[in-house]
Amino acid sequence: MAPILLNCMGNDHSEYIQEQVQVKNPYLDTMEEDILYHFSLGTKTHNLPEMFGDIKFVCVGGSANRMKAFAQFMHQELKLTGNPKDLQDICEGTDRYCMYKVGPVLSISHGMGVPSISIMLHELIKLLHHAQCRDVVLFRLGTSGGVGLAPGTVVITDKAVDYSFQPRYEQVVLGKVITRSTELDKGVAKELLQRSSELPNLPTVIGNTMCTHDFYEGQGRLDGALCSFSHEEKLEYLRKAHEAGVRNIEMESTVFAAMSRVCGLRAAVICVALLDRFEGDQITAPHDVLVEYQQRPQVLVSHFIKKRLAQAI
Ligand code: R2B
Ligand code: URA
Repeated sequence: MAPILLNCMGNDHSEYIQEQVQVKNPYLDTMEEDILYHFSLGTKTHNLPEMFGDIKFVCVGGSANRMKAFAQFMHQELKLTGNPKDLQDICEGTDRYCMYKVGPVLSISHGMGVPSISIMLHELIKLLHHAQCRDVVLFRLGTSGGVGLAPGTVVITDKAVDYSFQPRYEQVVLGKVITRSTELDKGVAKELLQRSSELPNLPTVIGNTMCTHDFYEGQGRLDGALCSFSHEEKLEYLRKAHEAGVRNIEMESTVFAAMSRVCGLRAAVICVALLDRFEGDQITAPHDVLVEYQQRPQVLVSHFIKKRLAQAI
């Protein structure tokens, strides 16, 4: 397949989306061994092509328990042999992240916030590269605060935007700021929206997702240990966000989008809104309701994967 040329903002110039996952580091080729420290895996200690070479879908999410439950759910949905309860954590040598492989699907936890997901993504992208994986689609499945949406609505991210609603991720490198584009794969987003319409009880929209570096003041909450603004100022900020197309707020999407794009990975962010931030700040829905909300991105992505696999036969 001919590579597709895409424009990329900032310091990374234009990028080719290729079938193979690309690392953008010439030093990697000169290394005799690459230790993926936070996964407790390495190129000398593990046969990465044998372990991971058939991976086509990587699903990441914040919580270790949720990503284990997703792996077990995928196991059932793909009708694989064996007991889903017996799935082994591939990263059991560390408690930083968990990782489960279910046929062509990898399920990994990334913790909360940009620094945590960024470490995981560096090692994941190297892992997929060392394993010679091809045609991989990457999904972040998460939770978020809705902006003018009913709780339980699933948001497929169009653009991941920063605190000033710009589609960019700023990374400090050697004391200088590098700006990377955070546009996600429009084709995958559109296909996800189509798949959502085939499922019952899955209200879904496409919109921009604001990524912040804090859950409380950073997201304009009035209920943190610190609050340096008024209720009216909070509502004004949320109104501006809504006008800029923001439909939800979470804490990882910009770096997720930026790193995927630079490395030629098709990627999508699918987060359920746990509350409407115009209505409040505290997450007050009962536990069972929250559990069902958190399953919605999983149900949607599982349906997408099953359709893709059926089309590939
Ligand atoms: C959504 O939920 C977490 C904060 O509660 C954070 O990881 C995110 O992006
Ligand atoms: N996750 C967030 O980052 N914000 C919310 O409001 C809810 C979940």
